[in-house]
Amino acid sequence: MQNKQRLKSEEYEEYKSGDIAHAPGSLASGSSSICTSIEPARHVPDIAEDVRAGLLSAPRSLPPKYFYDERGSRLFEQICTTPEYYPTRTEEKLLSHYSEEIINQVKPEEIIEFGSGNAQKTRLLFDACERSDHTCSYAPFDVCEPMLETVSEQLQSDYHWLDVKPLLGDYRAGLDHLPKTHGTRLYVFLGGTIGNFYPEEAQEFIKEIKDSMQAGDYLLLGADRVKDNHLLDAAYNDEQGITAEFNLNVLNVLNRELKADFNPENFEHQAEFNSVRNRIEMHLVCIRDHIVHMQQLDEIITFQKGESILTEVSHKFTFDGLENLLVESGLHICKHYEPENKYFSLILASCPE
Ligand code: SAH
Ligand code: AVI
Repeated sequence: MQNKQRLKSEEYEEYKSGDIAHAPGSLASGSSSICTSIEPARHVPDIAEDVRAGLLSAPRSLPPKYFYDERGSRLFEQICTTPEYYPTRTEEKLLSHYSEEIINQVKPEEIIEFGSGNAQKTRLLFDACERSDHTCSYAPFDVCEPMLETVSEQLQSDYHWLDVKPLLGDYRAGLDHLPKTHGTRLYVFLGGTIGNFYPEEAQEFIKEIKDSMQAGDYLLLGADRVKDNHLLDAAYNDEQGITAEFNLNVLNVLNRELKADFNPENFEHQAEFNSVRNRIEMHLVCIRDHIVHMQQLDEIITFQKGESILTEVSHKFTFDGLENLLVESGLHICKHYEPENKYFSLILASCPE
């Protein structure tokens, strides 16, 4: 793996043991990282700017990327294994059926994945490569450095032929500074994470992907579909309370990064499907009047019982809505895979000449 030899062994051990704290969204990885930091192509607010803009006045909100510190990423992994959270297992099933067909059609020189997380499902594409005797490189692109490091190490050791080149950064900061490659690139964006963008942002992001493609490149997009409200509500309110932990964990991130004193016990998790906007809206609802200090910002927030912070939106798409999103950006739909219950879509689209 590139850059690995630059790593001093003690630093690496510290990294893996989690002794070095990493701020989500902090792109300065220092010299010890095995990841390549992607310079933002345009200004993205840092956590201080985001919190000032989002929390100091109502309606309060936070960008979802701050969920993904090391603990948040692990909690997300656990969400994916709950009985209620159908998206992961549904997408996984689609990938296990169609990965070989996809790899044989695309024959990628490089697979680049946005928001790669634990890349568990992406392994199905690598397994298909092995079965088809095809080799390629893999560039996972994520904001969570500890996850990116661990996953890259594991993949490199499990797939010796795979050249893993982890990219650390914020994919919302533009794609102009992604490393250039020769040959066919397969862009991958799984898990329904496109739903965490507002509709205009989703359209812009797909257009940015299209603009960074060469003719003959492909995009593999996984997106969640509109369905029965009860199923959706249950998926974001699992019985074990893991989604609640995940939601509340963002307050720990703010405490650490901004020297704030949020007490998670003053908030409750809430997630509900908004059937007008076709999205889950996830909130942290304040359950008692209290004051929070944010030392680093030199600010105080007065919270009143009943008010809330919007921490995430998760849009659900229709079959046609998804196809329009891709076609509007100039992509050509090659295949639109869906299971019998139509819970989730996996679309392979190509960049025409
Ligand atoms: N693709 C995986 C993980 C989805 S969770 C799956 O399907 O299971 C969303 C992932 O996107 C997390 O790993 C998170 O760290 C990453 N992420 C969220 N916002 C990001 C941003 N703005 N830039 C880069 N990565 C981001
Ligand atoms: C990462 N993203 C697609 C997940 C979702 O379903 O919107 C994040 C999540 N939030 C709560 N549960 C899962």
